[in-house]
Amino acid sequence: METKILSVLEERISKATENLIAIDVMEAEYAKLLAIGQEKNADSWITRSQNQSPHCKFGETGVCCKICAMGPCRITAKAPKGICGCDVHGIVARNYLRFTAAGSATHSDHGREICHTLHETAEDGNYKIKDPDKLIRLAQEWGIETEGRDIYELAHEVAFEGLQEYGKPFGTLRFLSRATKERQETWAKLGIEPRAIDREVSTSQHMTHIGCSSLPDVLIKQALRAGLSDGWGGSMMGTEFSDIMFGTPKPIDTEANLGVIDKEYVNIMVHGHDPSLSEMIVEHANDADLIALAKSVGAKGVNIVGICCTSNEVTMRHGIPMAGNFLQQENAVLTGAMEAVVVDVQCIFPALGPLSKCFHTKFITTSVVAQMPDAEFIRFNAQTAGENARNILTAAIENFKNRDQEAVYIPQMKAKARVGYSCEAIIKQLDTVTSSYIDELGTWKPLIECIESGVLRGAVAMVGCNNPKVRADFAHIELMKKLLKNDIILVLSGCSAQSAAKGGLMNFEAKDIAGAGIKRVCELANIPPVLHMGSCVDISRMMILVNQVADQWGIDVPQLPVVGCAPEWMSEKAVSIGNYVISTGIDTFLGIVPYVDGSDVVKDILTNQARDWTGAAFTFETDVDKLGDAMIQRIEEKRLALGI
Ligand code: BF8
Repeated sequence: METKILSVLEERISKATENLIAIDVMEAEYAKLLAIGQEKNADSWITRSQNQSPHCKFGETGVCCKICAMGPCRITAKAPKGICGCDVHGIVARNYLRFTAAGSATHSDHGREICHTLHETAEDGNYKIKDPDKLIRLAQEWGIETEGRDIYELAHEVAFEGLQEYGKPFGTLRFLSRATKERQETWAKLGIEPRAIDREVSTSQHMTHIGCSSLPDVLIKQALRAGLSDGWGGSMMGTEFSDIMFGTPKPIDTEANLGVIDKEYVNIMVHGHDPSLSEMIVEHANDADLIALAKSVGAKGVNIVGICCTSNEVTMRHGIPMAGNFLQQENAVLTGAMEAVVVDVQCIFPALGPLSKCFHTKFITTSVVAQMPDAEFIRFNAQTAGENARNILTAAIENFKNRDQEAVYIPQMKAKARVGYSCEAIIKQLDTVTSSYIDELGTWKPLIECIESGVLRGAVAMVGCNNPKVRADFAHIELMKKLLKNDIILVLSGCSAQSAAKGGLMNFEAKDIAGAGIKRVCELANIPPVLHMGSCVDISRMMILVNQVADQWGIDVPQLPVVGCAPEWMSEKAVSIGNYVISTGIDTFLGIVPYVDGSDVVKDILTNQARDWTGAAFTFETDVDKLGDAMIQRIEEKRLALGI
């Protein structure tokens, strides 16, 4: 019986890998891995999630207040106010602002680390400048003298000025000038132009302290401002400076899903967000002495694979294969073929340490920001980066001999993907179609023409996580297929991008499931129908893209037939992103409702009133099909309003 099930499964998998990989095929494989884990008494997110259900209704609706020690206060019909007298709308809004501020701080602190790494670059150092042209352009944009300067001296000055953006006492963020004139005026009129990045996080904490703000509209406006300080501040610097140091991504082929783990090789999984560590691991993975060491322990070599946004960073620049996204992190260890899990910051399950102990896997943490149980801590820093990376690689390679080869199970599923679509790469690719190259940075004219003519009905920026509340990857992949059929092109980042890659949607051949318009564009421009724009901090690339398109079209962002979507989001960072995306004038559709259900006032501000403020608002819809319909309808409404 079991043999029959296995052979049916194998047949389905081999068919699936020829083209798109269906979710139920992936799930069948994950179930096998879970069974392996259970034999070893390993914990899993599935059982932990079941143990946590049903969730606390007070927390889920945002009506529990813990910001002072008089409580916790929980709002009910019997107790409509907290002890301080704050009503439910103030409590829900304060919680929402704190959630946003935490997300903004997290992205921006990542950006700050990247600024410090840029400040460490040196001709003979661990980190070098790989895109000097981008550095010079950015320096000129910031009014920094570039003529006759040593490139590293220039990098250090730009990094210093970038760090100033975190705490400068006066003025607003430099990158705001990249937005359309109308956007800048909207932000100024609303009073939400972000000042220094840290100040917006700090002000958010201050405003939500006991005895400060309890007016929901005031609190939500600060949430928009804190979000903007992330998207147009910390995240944007994270992206720009990473490109300067590690190279601006360009199209490159890779593969995605657990099948990228190779039984014959030493497998090392890089996981987290900050590319400073993973770049070094990738750079040294092929050092001759380390390859010799790998061979001496019986492996063919070293295979680096990625999870989450660290994966997005190294796949965009080097084509490093993606083992998976957020809810795949445990599965990669369950294969029994992972010599080391090397993590930096964010979205790392603390469960990975205990899970690794069920196998031979080494769980290595590297940042003081993200320290966890059952881990080996190898502190990583810019000055000793090369040495740190080589030590980690050596430890992983030496661990190969401890692997139980008999117990290894690697699902043989992987899909081809073409990734690496930075704004610069997309423009260049479009230019091959029309040769209407107008200046050094190119033009979005071909894209605008495709949208105006209706060949493309519009675009969706799909981003965000997986969430155990919904079937992993299902909403991402189903929505993508639906939008493609309707000639709506997709730009992706974060775990959404990895869903697409795993499902085969980043393969050029996926154009065949799209409408005739997209198919034609893909064939002419030689692009897949969904474009990987990078990690979650790289949503800043999408902000630049839409603002440049709007600018060249001669309209403002809210008029564009473009929407954002995070169908399976779960993190504070995702809410910060949502806030800057709607502030930038892009309607945003969420498949998971934030913790605001307890206040009709806060919900109305986010889903309605925000549109009067910024030209865009949220839509919350948990039904995947309805979510897709709502996006298509909004795009068509915008086309109608434009008269196209
Ligand atoms: O920053 S999409 S699960 S990995 S939070 Fe995390 Fe969500 Fe993935 Fe990247 Ni973004």
